[in-house]
Amino acid sequence: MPSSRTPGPKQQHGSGGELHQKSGKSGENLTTNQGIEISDNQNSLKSGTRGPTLLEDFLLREKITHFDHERIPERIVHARGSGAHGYFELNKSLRHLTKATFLQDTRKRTEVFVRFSTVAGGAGSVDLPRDVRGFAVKFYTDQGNFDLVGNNIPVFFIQDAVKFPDLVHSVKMEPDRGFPQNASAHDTFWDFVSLMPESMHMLMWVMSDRAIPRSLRMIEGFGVNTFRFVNAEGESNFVKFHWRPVLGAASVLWDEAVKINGADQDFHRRDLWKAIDSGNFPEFEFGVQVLDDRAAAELEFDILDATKLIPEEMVPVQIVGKMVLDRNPDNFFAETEQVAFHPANLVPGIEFSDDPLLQGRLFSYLDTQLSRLGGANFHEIPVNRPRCPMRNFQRDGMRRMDVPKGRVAYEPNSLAPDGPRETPSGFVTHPQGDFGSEKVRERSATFKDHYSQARMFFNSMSEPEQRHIVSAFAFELGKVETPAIRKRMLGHLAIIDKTLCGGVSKALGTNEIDPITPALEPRDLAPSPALSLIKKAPATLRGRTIGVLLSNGVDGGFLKRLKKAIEAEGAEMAVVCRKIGGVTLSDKIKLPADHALSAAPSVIFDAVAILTSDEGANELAEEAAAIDWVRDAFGHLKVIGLNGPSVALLNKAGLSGMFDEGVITIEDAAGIEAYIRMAKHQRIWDREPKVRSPG
Ligand code: HDD
Repeated sequence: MPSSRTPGPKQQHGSGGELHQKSGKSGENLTTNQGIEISDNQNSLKSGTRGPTLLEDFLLREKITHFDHERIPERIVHARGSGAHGYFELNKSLRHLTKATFLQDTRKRTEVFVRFSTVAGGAGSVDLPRDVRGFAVKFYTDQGNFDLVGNNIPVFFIQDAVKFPDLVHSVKMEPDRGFPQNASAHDTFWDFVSLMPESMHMLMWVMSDRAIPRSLRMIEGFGVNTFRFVNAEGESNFVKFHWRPVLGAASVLWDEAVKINGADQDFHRRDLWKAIDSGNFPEFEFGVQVLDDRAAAELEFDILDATKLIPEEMVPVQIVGKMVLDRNPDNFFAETEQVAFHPANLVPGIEFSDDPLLQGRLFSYLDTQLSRLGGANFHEIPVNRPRCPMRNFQRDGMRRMDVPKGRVAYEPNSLAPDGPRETPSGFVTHPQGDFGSEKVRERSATFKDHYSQARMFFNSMSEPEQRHIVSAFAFELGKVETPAIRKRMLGHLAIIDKTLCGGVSKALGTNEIDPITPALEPRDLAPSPALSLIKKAPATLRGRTIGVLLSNGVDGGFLKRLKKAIEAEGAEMAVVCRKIGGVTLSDKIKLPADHALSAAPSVIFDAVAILTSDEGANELAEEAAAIDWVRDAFGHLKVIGLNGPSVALLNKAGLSGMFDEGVITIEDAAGIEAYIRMAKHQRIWDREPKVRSPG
């Protein structure tokens, strides 16, 4: 269709009639992949204007062939991810523990690339399913790449890698029907885990708020498996790796997660991108728990068992460094999609333990990249390339980019005296204890306690967190169609904790339990307060967003003061109006909205304020989206600031008589101060039992 618009100075109608720019600002000419300049990118070569397209049109064929091959197999797990570049800085030397130079020299800055991910869903799935989050960090050290391929949960479902394909098949969409995408709430997952008592501890974490984080900037990270540090003297210690978000770890509520997935399925990816883009760089402290062989032998469980954690009250987490994410990827596919992590990418001074889960991982990651990235040369892709020199005699293969010189592709050799050679300071595997001489397919008896730490986790939670775990189990098991699976799971919950089992049974409306006899009776371990997110949540608004629902006729000066107070806390204010065009303030100044009401439900904000004129409040009270906005903010336990006329809107939302300490009048400086003080606590937990019961 010919365009009716007038071409601008640099624009003209192409021969296809479309409005397009003939030359870019750079003055660079468009070419094919062979460098041939293209004169017409709008029309294929045809026999006459209305005739068939010609096979000789190499421009058309090259473009479409490339397009047809623009996707690679997505990761079998962790397919949906968001990446960022950054750096790591050490603030306490670990020279006494490890030869790894990036952990020795506090003046050194090490480049990193991080990829956060969900596990079960496909690459195009939503950001807020109930799921584990991957937390994979590639350190480009001067001794080679070190990949710390962890999760936001410190334990795992299974003890032995041989069960990994079963676990993943059970949680992924059911193979006959192709659903559910991206959800553990279905029969095959609960069937499998209810037959695997070793998964009970991890299930407690996955049913907790940890599995629905507020932001990727607000998750903890864990290496999960036990590794070894080895120092220059060859002395070895066990080590567990930790990441701590400087903004504090925070989660959303389940009802918010469900609604956020509808409102903005890229909620986490957008949040990470925006924060980095605006210079609010996400930061994570790096910590280690170190213990020697004797201390490890004294633990109540086996340090090689990935379903167990070491409470930090028992072995403190020493914070030794910080990671800052300060650059968004230039290209999602080239970097976030093609980055290839591998737990076997280690540097001298960090070694594996014999954890059987880790041992299996050491095979899987390299293997999967071969099919995902199409051959053995994926280390040459820029995001995977070590930043230190890389020289060896490996040659050829699909997609080889480097052009090695010379006739020598073997070692030892005498024909390339300047070629690379072995070095004593290179990677050495240190002897680590005795191995059994028998070949066995057996689980060690020290891996048998499947319930004690699950119970410890539940007992370490605050009341709201316990309620959420009960609700999560009730939701997930409520989706299970086979009653026998539900009964079996309740049997496990009864062993973990009677109140947990009672709460879930009540929420499900059933008394039918299939009793389970544990292989080993659980013990009562001391609670670990560090496991609770709420107990250690910092009172802060840093990195948070406050949504202000605004009508016409509001005092612009007051709005400015509110914005200033919010920004002084390191938070952001977002203005939501009925129309994206915005509102006219009382001084007749027009203020554009950041979001239209229809596109910004209150679930995407951490706290809210409602500022209206009498007329504006009446207008909003007739808008279902505004009523939902207010009702949801209250139901999601948010702190609500409001001016006088806005009370009418809350009343219309059915909230009259329910106002509590989290509903604050903001009409002057004192009101703003009280509001900010309360909003720093993020949620009014005491409100929860009044608005929602588990189940
Ligand atoms: Fe895994 C990807 C973390 C057990 C096999 N895994 C993958 C990623 C993370 C983890 C964060 C995404 C990396 C990225 O962003 O590209 N995996 C873990 C943790 C585990 C774990 C913390 C338990 C301690 N994984 C595990 C086992 C196996 C695998 C036991 C197989 C035996 N994981 C894979 C994989 C993936 C992967 C199939 C898929 C894509 C990839 O590797 O690159 O090889």
